[in-house]
Amino acid sequence: MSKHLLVTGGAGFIGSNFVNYWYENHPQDKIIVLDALTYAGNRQNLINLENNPNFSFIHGDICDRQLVDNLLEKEKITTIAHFAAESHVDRSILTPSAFIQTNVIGTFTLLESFRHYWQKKNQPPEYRFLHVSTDEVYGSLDINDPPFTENTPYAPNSPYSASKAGSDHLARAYYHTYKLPTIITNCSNNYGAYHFPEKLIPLMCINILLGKPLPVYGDGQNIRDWLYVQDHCSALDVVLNKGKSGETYNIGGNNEVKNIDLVQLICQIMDEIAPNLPIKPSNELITYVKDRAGHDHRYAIDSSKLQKELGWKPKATVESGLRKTLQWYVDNPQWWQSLLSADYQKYYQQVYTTINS
Ligand code: NAD
Ligand code: TDX
Repeated sequence: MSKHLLVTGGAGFIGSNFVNYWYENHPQDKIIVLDALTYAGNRQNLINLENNPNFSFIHGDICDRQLVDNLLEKEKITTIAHFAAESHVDRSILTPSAFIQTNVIGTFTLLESFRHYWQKKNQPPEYRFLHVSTDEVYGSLDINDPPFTENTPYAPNSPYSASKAGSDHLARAYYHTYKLPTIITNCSNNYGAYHFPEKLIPLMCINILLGKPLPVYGDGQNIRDWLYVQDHCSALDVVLNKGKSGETYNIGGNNEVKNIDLVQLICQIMDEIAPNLPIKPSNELITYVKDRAGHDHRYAIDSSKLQKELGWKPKATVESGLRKTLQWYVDNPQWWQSLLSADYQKYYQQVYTTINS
């Protein structure tokens, strides 16, 4: 049976990769994207689908209950894939309130609306509410700690991760209280095409192309587990098609790397693939800056539950995923140049002068 998906945040980085992925693999399904087009949302990311009769785009806020109620009814939604969020840790340190509004109140609004709709339809068991979350809710690991499992206690450390933890608890509670068929996924750091310039990998890549300093926080020894966004999308596909409601699945790339090693690798690949770099070798641009407040030391995901129960495995290594990603930024300067707006420059000034002091 074909699905009618409501994809919230579908104009953002992971959401748009997911929508494009879904059409390649399930062209018969209908997708309705609901996105508020904040600074992080970009309709260009979905341009390939503009004329597809199975696709529509709604510009709106997930906190707007009336709008969501109407959409669920009108579009006969069977599945919500919920990506919409404020997603950047540094912005959550500067301006936390938008994180509480969208991540907590927005998720609550969607759950309430979906609950009423699902109950009115006599609780179809095949309906799903997929809540896309993060490994940051588990807090920070020391170097010898085992990776996060689905049973690791929550210990969020930033306003961003605390707001995501709040939304995860709501999704969990709606299953336990109402049996609403929710599934939660907690994934590690994604990277790939359409990643907004504020995040580590695109920021380093773009600064190399522009000959600007590469700001590494603290001593560069923090560790992240990098997940290529196409691998994340294939994981969400198996979760939506084979996952059990009420369950949580961790999704990780099996690619733990220290920030400084990652930045060195980015420099090395950029020196190979990018023509006419202003500064070469580009690692001359590496600049250590004051640390992020409350900076989590290490994230690592144990995704063996997803691998064993649903048969998923990530395909990309950091090297293979980075090569594709960096090549995409080299080939698509018009995409990222259009995002370096006056507002973005203001944010950049603020974060790299005030956040760390
Ligand atoms: P993003 O910031 O690139 O995109 C977020 C999207 O949500 C944007 O299109 C934005 O316009 C939209 N949005 C924001 N507020 C909204 C609102 N109130 N109503 C409707 N739309 C709204 O984020 P991303 O990196 O693509 O992350 C997607 C999801 O995955 C988020 O829930 C995030 O917490 C989670 N996640 C991201 C990563 C990562 O590495 N990027 C890792 C783990 C989990
Ligand atoms: O300029 C920088 N310099 C730097 O050293 C930036 C932007 C980041 N960093 C460091 C901080 C982190 O240790 O690089 C690492 C990655 O930073 P981000 O790209 O900001 O990602 P992170 O804070 O790890 O969070 C990301 O992964 C989990 C996403 O932004 C979240 O949405 C997701 O939940």
